[in-house]
Amino acid sequence: MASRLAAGVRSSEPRTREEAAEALAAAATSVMSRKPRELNLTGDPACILLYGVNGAGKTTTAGKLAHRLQKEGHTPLVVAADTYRAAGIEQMVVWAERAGVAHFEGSAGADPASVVFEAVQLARRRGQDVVIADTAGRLQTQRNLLEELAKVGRVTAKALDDAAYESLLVLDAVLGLTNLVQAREFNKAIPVTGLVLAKLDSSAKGGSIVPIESELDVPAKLAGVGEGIDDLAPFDARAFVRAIFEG
Ligand SMILES: Nc1nc2c(ncn2[C@@H]2O[C@H](COP(=O)(O)OP(=O)(O)O)[C@@H](O)[C@H]2O)c(=O)[nH]1
Ligand SMILES: [Mg+2]
Repeated sequence: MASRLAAGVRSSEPRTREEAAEALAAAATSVMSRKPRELNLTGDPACILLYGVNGAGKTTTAGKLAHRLQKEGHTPLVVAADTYRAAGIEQMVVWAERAGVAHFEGSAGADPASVVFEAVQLARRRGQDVVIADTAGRLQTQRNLLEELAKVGRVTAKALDDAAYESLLVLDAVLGLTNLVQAREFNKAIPVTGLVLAKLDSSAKGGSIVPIESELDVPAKLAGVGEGIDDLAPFDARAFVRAIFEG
């Protein structure tokens, strides 16, 4: 990929630093995914699964996203499927209440796949149009936990009668290239339909998104830009690559 970027920059013959930055941004953009960056909210209900390593920003993203979708007129049901820890469930409930949206939680130790399955049924009965499921943190090296995530995906598909759902890998912008390793392994367990880049407000620029998009053809769809409830933005690829190469 680096050689493709370099070739792209050379062929544009930049004369100044600004032109070089501009050419690099254009070259990076050209290798990024061309798939839509909007969330796919079809499905009855629509369903959004959030997963990733511990501390990436899953629960925070679920809360912010529920808040935003509710403001846009949706009726979200937030699901606490991080059933390993009572605290994991509690954190999701706190965020759902902050967002002012309905929530459903599995009991501690419950099978996360069945919690999501039940939540989809519940949303359908109540006429809620989008289910947002927060899952337990897991490492890309924990085979059993990846298998569990794969099952959550299969059961979600079944609950939705095979309608498409959003399967979002939440990445911490601060982590750099380890994100590429994570993305590869998670994508083997569950097909990733989008990336969330959390903590883009930090000093990190999240450049690892470029090779991930290039290799997996998965678009970043959302960016976390702070710890507050409104700090979630649609991922702006153009602004993002410019920020990587400026200064
Ligand atoms: N600055 C900043 N902090 C964030 C962002 N998203 C999450 N965090 C913080 O990262 C930490 C872990 O977030 P959490 O959602 O609990 O991660 P989880 O383990 O993946 O559920 C918390 O302290 C959050 O406030 C973000 O976009 N910007
Ligand atoms: Mg969490």
